[in-house]
Amino acid sequence: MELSRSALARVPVGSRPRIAAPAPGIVHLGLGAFHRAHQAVFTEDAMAAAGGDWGIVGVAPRSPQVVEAMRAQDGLFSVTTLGPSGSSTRVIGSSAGQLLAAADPDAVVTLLGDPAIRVVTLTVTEKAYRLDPATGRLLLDDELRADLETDRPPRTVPGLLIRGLIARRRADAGPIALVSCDNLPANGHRMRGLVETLATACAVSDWVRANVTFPGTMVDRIVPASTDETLAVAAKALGVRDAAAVCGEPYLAWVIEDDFPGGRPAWEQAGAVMTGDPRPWELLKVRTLNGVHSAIAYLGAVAGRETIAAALDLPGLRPAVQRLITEDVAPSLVPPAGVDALAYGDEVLARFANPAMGHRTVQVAMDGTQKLPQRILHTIEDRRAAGAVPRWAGLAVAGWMRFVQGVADDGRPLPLNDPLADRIRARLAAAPATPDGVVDALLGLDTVFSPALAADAELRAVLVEWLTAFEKHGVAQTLAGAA
Ligand code: CS2
Repeated sequence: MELSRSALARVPVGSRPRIAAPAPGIVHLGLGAFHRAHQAVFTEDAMAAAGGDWGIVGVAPRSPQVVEAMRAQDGLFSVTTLGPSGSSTRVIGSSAGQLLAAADPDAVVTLLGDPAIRVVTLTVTEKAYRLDPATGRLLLDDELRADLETDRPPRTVPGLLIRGLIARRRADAGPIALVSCDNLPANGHRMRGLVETLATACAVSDWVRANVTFPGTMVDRIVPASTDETLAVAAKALGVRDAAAVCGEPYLAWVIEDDFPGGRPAWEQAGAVMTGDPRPWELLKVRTLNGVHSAIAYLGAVAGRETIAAALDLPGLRPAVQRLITEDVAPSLVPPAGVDALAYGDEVLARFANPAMGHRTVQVAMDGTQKLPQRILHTIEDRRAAGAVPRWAGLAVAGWMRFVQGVADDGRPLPLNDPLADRIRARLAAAPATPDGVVDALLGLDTVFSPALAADAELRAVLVEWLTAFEKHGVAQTLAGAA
């Protein structure tokens, strides 16, 4: 039997939803595993603690599978928390509908214009914002231009948002908060910049300025892509099958800038931190957790390790990323009051070592051109401005440069899932196949590396040195002798 409201009687009492079907109050764009294991859980707990009509209408931009699976289950799905020893599974009841934007964009636009909706959250991945990763400027391509300049149904996330805001203005539906929950640098600022640019193009900037806020957030939970194993563990725990099951680590954090003109769930009662300034949290998290995650993913994948936990076991990798945290990341930022960046770094490494996660290195490795700037390159820029040569952050970039060449040290192919994959391949093909050639070819990606970084001879020398070592000894052996 499949999970559904009527099947809940078969589910163990402790695993049932904590609330009954809520009325909609939030639209969430991006129905991936991360949303289901994070905002959906916080929002259910907030409603269970303090009530409110904050049901989430989940919008999948393109993928019909999750929409179909959730619809067939009355919007229910489960989250399994995977501790190093033992797991627990609960069904989440915060959904209030599902839409597939690709099939029904107008329904999404209409919904955004509904006065019941007062918050929009997004987990659409970095690339969907269509911002230049290096500068944050809007990349106005033909798709987005058509969303802005014609009245065809919108096909891009920014297009959906601006059309939705225009519908909201027309309906006089009241103020709304747009909340990016993606690991973008200063995600609230980037979101505001994006929407204000679009609003200017569509002549609605006065209304947007008066009615729309852009709270910044720090979101954190490690949520690997679901596998057959995830579904099997959920079915065993629940006694019914759940085609939309997800799993995540025990750690869960959400820091949110408290700027919600139309109200919000009592997320603080679910453990979220409401703050006036999320920036220190976000910097610490993206540079430490995500930066180190990417470093481990690239180096580990090239060295033939399947998972993050297995990669962290490579001789020399842990000390290398410890030095990345201590010598490069920590001096580049001011952590939130009362938080010690080095202790945070140790906690992050302990989380990565959780063997139950099975988080694949190639999953974390994807979309590197969209992730590197905020995860690693901003650290490098800050350290260079302070006169330091960040050798360990350079190791992470070199790991990416080695990874995007597409072949692991044992000769197996590595997938290049990246919106700039064609440009990367073309640049590499046109360059000499030497460490210098590869470094110059990739530093020339101007939406990734700022002009200052691309022209930085000392950084270039560090990258060439690491790539030369990788070529001579392989990644595993280079790491073994490095730190
Ligand atoms: C990861 C993140 O896939 C990735 O790039 O670094 O999804 C990471 O697991 C989360 O940000 C943890 O909060």
